[in-house]
Amino acid sequence: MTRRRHLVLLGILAVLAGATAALAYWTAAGSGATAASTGTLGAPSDASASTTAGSSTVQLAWTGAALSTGQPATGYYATRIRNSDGTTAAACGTSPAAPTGSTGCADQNVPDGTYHYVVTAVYHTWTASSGSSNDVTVVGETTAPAIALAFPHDGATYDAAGWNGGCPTTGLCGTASDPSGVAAVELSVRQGSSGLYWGGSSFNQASETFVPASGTTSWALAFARPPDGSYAVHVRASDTPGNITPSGSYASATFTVDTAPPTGSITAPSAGTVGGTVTVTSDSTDAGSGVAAAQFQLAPHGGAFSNLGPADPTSPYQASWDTTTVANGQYDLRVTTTDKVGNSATSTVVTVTVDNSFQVSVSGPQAAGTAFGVTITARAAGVTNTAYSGTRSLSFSGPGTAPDGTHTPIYPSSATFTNGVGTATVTLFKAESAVLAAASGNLSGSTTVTVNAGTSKGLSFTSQSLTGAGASELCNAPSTSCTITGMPKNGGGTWTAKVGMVDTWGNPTTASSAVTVTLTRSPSPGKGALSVSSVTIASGAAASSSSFTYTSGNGAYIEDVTASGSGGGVTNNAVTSVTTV
Ligand SMILES: [Ca+2]
Ligand SMILES: [Ca+2]
Repeated sequence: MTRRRHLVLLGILAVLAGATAALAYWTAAGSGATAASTGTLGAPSDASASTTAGSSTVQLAWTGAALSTGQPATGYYATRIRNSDGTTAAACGTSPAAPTGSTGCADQNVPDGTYHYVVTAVYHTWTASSGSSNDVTVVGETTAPAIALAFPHDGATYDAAGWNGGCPTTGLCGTASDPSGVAAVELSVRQGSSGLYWGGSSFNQASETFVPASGTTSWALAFARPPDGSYAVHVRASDTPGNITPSGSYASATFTVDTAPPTGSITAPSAGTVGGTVTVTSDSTDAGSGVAAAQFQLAPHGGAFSNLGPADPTSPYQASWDTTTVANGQYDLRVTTTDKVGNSATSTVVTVTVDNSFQVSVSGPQAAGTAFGVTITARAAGVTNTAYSGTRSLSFSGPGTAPDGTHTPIYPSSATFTNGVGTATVTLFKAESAVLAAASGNLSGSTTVTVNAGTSKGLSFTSQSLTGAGASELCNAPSTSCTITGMPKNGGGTWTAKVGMVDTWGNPTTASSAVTVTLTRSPSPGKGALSVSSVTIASGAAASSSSFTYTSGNGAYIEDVTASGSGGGVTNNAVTSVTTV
């Protein structure tokens, strides 16, 4: 019987250090005879791996292997080893059971990370592995982290309190996020005044320098409030695969630190006399955050200040002050300037003297009972206040009531002013030289006006005197009508007077020609006694050259004494009623 036996002897694995590993493969066959052949499987070499940013495929290539006898390897499989933890994975879909006949392959869908590869040649059950390929880093995700800067705010200005309240720990802070995980956050801070960058302890870096923040998805940089001035912050972050925010895409903010108060003083008016409408100005300025507003204030000299109009937020800083709204006198002006973070400063005081008045004028002497114009000019610190215009209420004073006791001055209650000048029409009735005063609000002024008597109209009693205890005269001489009471009877009282000329309102005049005045008593026959029955007023005279005397009669009675005449302008009689007791 014929038997065939095959003996397969597995060879001894020679473990070699380094890049080469080989297995010996023996075959023995025969029956009654033996034959044997031996060989060595070489290892693949020159394993190299490469990829491109944004790709998750690694291209792998190697130099093929063969048996020492010249037979090629039957195939290869590749293994991917992650550097960080040594984890292995089949690469390119190859395995000992599914080798590839090529000397290269594409390893697809590789997770982000850094790897090296090993290629193993296969010949039946023999295997021989290459050395490690070069390291290759796969970054399939190429987007740098998203960054948010929580503090400082872009364009913001901070004082000490505002800076200290910005982050949980004084400084700069914010957040970042990335699907691959945020690895690190860095910041640069540039000082505007010096142009230098923060180096970690001072502004000492000429070129942009990033310093590390603590934290990642929530990050912060401890950073004490820097000196007053402007600054620019850049923030960049990197993710786990190594993507980092490129220049031009930094999160950024510019901010200003301002702890210094502004300055500002009153530039107009200067100390001195002012009037009318005054423009109050200041030179308010702030080198830090800028001026938010200038508030002008006014006070009676040494008194409490109150705002002069609203605060002015724009340059030139000014307020309009109509000084006619205050009484003449001394006033204090000042300005409070506030910067855009709330620092403020109040100027020194400028003291001015307000001088507003009316200049009142009339054109020469006026006639009693005849209307005339009064020119009223508003004056401000000695010049016409052309801003004073419109209808203004007026009050007048000075001239008296006519001698007749009934005609009082006629004044308007208002006048319309144009460019500071107004006209009032006035009628006066008392012949006199009087001070005519006009006032409106805080403005007043006066002039002396001479009023002459009007045309002669009648007779009056003048130069009067009374005797007799208890007698009194209830009128003012000269008068066309008078009453004497309480005259003692039976010759106990006398009334002595002259007869004069008066105008319509009782002002003394002169006779245009000689007038003979007849004196009579009524009712007839009368009680008292007149010393004469007539007197004469010479042409051009104001009164009769001689007096007459009335002497009381018997009993208690009432009696009128009448002076009558004609010519010389006389149209009225003069009557005095005498009552005895
Ligand atoms: Ca990313
Ligand atoms: Ca300031």
